[in-house]
Amino acid sequence: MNGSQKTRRNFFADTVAASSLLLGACSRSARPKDAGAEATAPGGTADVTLRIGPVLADIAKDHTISTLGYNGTVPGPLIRLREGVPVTVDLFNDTDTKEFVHWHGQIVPASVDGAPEEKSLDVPAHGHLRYQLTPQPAGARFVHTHVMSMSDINRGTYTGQFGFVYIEPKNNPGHYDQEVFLATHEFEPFFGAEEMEEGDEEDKDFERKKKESQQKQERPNGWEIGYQRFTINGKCLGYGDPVRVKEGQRVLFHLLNASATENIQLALPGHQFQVIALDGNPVPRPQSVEVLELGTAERISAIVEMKNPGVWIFGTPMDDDRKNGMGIVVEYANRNGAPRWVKPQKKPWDYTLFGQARPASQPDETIPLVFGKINGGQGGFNRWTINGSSFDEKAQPRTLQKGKRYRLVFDNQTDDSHPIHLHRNSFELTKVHGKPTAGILKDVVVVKGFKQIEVDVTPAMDGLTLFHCHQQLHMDYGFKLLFNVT
Ligand SMILES: [Cu+2]
Repeated sequence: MNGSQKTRRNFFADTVAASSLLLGACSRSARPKDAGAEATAPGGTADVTLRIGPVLADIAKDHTISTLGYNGTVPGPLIRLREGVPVTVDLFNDTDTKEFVHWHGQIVPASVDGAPEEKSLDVPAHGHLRYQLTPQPAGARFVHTHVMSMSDINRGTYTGQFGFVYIEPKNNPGHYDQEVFLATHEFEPFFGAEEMEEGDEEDKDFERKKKESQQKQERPNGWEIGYQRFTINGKCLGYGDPVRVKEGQRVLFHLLNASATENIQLALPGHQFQVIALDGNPVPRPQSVEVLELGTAERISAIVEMKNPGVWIFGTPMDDDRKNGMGIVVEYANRNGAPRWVKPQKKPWDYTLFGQARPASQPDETIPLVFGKINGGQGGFNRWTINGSSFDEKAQPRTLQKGKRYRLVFDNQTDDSHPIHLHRNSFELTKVHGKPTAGILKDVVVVKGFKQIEVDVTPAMDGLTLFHCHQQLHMDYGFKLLFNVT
């Protein structure tokens, strides 16, 4: 399928084609329903319909999981929209609790953004919600639930309630032969005591700071989350259909980390990723890398030139996670045999590779945001703080002025990585680990343990705007802040 042809085709035909493209590589038993095909509400057919409900998903051979999802599939159908072209959205909720459907990475009014803290409209239990939204900006976005899970790890982003949203730009140069959407997600979560490896073990500075911070704590670290099954597009490695490619093709991969709690690395042995967009926004300097890294909710769009014929595993370099499913087979035409995996070289992910090496414009105001952790102790939950306080829904939101340039200085004084997300805006990375950069627009940025990152934001739309860590357990236990843009 050629990208430039795609933009000339009919919009709804495109949605159907794209849904099967997304799920074609991952769905055998559960055929996707077209996101636009199922409007039963009075007042005509909606452009986008999502029905929230129980899903039985076959994620591996003889292994079916029970979760919640959109339109009976995991992931939900790919939703293709056009930048600036308003759509009617129908949301149905077949569950017993109210839900929030969040349009991640879009600049939309708080009422339809789908976050309870922003007083967005909810989808009532066994109820229906209809509204209009104008998709923007162009690029790879996604949709997911925004409810709190707290200690119930069968709710929120632990479930299958996620799906790609692709907003077609007004002009799509389309320099690619095939477009493939891949979303990673872990299933069967459990509570454990083990901390995920967040820092670089060879980083002496990290180890020293970690020891110092632990000594200041009254209690040991609280619950962490582990998973039994790892999937790409809802299938464990080797179970779903492979991504089928031909030698000489340029394949545009849109990757989404739809995990509740995990950051991930991905590699395709024998191939390079030319990163062209981060969180859906074109980067100033596209560069080729061997390994991609995505924090929870981050997206990467990258072109891969298919010039190494064979059958390969596109997966995580973490051996245990890959054996438990985190990968998908990439198969060249007329090639067969067992898929090959080759361990990639270790090289730290560096956002600034894709930015301009110059200081960004000066901000009008600087807001320091210090991230802290209060250990929960054995069998308890850690509490998270921003500038010393956990989220308090009764507190007055902090006011920001529309059109003013704010510099947010993230200072992570914990040993954990935090995928930091600001709703209803894109921000520009301006400093990463002390290094100035400019031109990279994102809506999530991973601040690693004991590191500092600075971003600039010029609030685009008025109303309540949520700022939080996208790691569900961190968000649930205090890592949130509410802004009010006036
Ligand atoms: Cu966090």
